Amino acid sequence: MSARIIDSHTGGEPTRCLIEGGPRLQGRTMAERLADFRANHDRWRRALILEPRGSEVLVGAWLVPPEENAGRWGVIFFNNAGMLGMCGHGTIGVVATLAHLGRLQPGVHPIDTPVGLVQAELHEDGSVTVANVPAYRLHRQLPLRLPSGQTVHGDVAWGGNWFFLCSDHGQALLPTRCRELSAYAQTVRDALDASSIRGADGALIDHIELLGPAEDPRNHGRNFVLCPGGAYDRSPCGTGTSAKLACLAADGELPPGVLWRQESVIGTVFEARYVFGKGEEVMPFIRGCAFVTLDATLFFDARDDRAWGF
Ligand code: PYC
Repeated sequence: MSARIIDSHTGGEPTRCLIEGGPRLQGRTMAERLADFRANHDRWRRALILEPRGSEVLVGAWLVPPEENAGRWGVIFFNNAGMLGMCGHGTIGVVATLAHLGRLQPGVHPIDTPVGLVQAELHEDGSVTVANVPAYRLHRQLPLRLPSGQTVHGDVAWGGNWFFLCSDHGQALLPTRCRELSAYAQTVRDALDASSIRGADGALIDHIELLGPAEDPRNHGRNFVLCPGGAYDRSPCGTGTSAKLACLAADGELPPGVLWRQESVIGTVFEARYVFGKGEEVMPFIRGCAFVTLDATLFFDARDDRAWGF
């Protein structure tokens, strides 16, 4: 058995897109297909992302038919720990991959995800703008006590995934400190899990976003994002930047339509802006570039007892 994958990276963060070879996910809606993936095909997630073929840094993208026939694509994102709601860098990677295959031209392309419809615009220069699902802030500056005795404060916001956005952490957001930052962010994540702080409907907050000043004066802020599964996002995180926009909007710190340049811990940038949505929601637009890095065939040898990942 074999499968074809294409890898890309968006601002340093990789996306592995399954192109051919996987089973057809059953179900009419994205929620039903996600449930089928979880219940019956999780070995594909493990085979694509875990060792011996992958690593915890990878985000996977499974292409499916669109839900409403509004567009041509649907996508389910996943990583080493499970499924993701939306993924901004991954959507940019999928669009670059489909363009590389000649399956998509410059223009606006609706893409279904398990958390809603997004619109991805491929520009003539190869960059991609994702009009993300609506983002909003649920809680402002909640205190959280860490086992070290430090109390930090964070906003809880939705940007397609749940985020705890924290500025008073006291950490320098430097690429040379990613190991320490990951360990620190994990203590925040553990403290959150142990607390009663949750997203809407009791959802676990599985992304920690540490915020700080930009290194490059052309940018407006830097972040370090710890993803579920323990890897940090090399890109500025599309859903995390969307959550940040929701907080900026809620605090009146960024007017609609004004550009926000979000820098990642490795210095890569997404350009972001929003327009107002319904009620407290904002509609985020995230622009970035992805580059194809690999077009490959994976083999699954029936004699290999580690073929489906470990
Ligand atoms: O870009 O939204 C994103 C993302 C989520 C997890 C990793 N990247």
